[in-house]
Amino acid sequence: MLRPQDTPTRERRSLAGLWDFRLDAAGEGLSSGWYEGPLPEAQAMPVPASYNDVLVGTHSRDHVGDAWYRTTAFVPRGWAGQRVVLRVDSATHAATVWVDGTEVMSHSGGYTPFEADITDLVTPGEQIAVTVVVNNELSFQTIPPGYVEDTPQGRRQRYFHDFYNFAGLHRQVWLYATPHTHVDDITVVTDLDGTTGVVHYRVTAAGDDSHDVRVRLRDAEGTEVARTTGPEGELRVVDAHLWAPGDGYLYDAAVELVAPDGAVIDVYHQSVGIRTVEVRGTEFLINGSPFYFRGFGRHEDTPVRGKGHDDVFLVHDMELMSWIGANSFRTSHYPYAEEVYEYADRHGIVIIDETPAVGLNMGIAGGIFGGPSFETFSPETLNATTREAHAQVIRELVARDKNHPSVVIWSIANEPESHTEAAREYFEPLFALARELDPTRPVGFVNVMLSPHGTCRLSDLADVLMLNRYYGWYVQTGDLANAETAWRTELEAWAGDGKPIIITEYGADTIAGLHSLTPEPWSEEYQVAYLEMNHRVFDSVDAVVGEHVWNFADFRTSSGGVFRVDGNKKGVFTYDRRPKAAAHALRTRWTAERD
Ligand code: BDP
Repeated sequence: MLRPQDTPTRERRSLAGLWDFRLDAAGEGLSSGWYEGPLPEAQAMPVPASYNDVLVGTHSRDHVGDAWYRTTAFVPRGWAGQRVVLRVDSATHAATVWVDGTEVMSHSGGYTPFEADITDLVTPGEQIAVTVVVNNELSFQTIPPGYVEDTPQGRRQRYFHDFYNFAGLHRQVWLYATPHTHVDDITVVTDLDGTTGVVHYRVTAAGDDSHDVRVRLRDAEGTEVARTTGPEGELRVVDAHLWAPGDGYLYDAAVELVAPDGAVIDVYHQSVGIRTVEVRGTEFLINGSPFYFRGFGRHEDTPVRGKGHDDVFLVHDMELMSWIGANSFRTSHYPYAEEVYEYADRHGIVIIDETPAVGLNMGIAGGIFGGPSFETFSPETLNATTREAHAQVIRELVARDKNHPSVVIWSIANEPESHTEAAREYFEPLFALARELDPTRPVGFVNVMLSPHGTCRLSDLADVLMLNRYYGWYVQTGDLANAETAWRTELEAWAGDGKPIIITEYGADTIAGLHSLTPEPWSEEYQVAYLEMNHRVFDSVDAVVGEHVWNFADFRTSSGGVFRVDGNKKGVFTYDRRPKAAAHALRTRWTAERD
């Protein structure tokens, strides 16, 4: 799905700002027809933002169920004769949308965009009302999974992942216009032939088909370097300037639909980073050169906004990543806002792109979060319906992010149960699906400590081994000497599998400002010593091609359970982005290694 943009034939209008808002704990909005007119007793709510921490009180923080949003907007007069589309960049976790009381779309899955053609419902120059009901409930059939418990004091949302269930309209909402005959989708795959960059493309158009497709490729200075025609083909760029880590060089492909008389019907600009990605033996190659991932698992989570996208934090976080010497991150544990990938494309930052499939592991759920224990895969818990929802989030992720040069690996799940036959049956078709959708990028999943080497039934399906390990934190707590021995033993066993290994999580909870002479867990000194121990282990195993510390910054978690104090404190930066001692230590390691 193409991201809306302004071009000579297209125009977009952001609906960001203050919307009317009302929580609907009783679930009365639908039957009372709240989509028909102004929301009764509405209060103001910024979009984009999670609503949870914007309002004050447990009614909003721990709300379970529907939340209603409404705004009005003028459809620009100049859009007469155009196709008008309403696009929601994300609604967490499910939503239904009305325009002037007419239902136009519904969507499940909290981290990918959805849109509807509303041309027939609008009159350019006139105002429309947009109403969105967002539901935050998770069940065993959603991705991520969870369940709602009826308690004597009301409904409670339970879930099996370690971050707060923020909800709302987390990203932009757009009204946009295109010609009726328009570019519908573009797929770009790049390759290298010596020093010549090869850009394979495929364009699908919608509407009238009496047109030709013309593609013009320009370099970053705006000079045309190649052009061709036809809905499918290739462009060749002699002595191409490659997209590479640290060098986010982008070409611009102007994709035009051209009428028989030569008039340009529609134009869409697709950024193109020419690069290759390949796994060879235990190496991860970008443009044929071994790449070592340095960076973090992260969260979209900032004070008050929750998961609401914010350009201030986008740029600040990326500046901190650059300061510390990071070259990559994983979108743990869901697809991030599209602005994040565009920034990464432009700045040569490498991304492991993850689906929202987190918490598919009742072994951890019982152990860490407390509560009743479930069987992970069963007709009553994660079943065929869940797998279809999982397939859908993979489809939507690849459809949205396939053209980003920054994305080099698809991670189809974080820490699922992976040591059982049921896990294999569940996952085998999902690996196949991801490969079918995109045969050009390595596919993997993130292995949990409960499935150590020799027990995992999924790792042979993955192109890259991604391991989350907490030696010295959840096991051998406080005993870094024994942690080091145990960790090295396990890692050497994985290295024997002959695939590249990325350590996608290692970390220690740390209270900023807590100090100890000998490294005690929770102190800043312990976090530094813990990271140093891990680095000694990584540096001794050649198959390790990356280290992503858990986590970039402290983040919010559910308040159920005694494992977390004021959220998860494994951040190298605090929630408000101040450095802990570990930030300086990592900077020393990561900037010294910079070529
Ligand atoms: C891993 C999860 C991550 C958690 C982390 C932790 O992948 O989401 O936040 O551990 O415990 O199990 O800090």
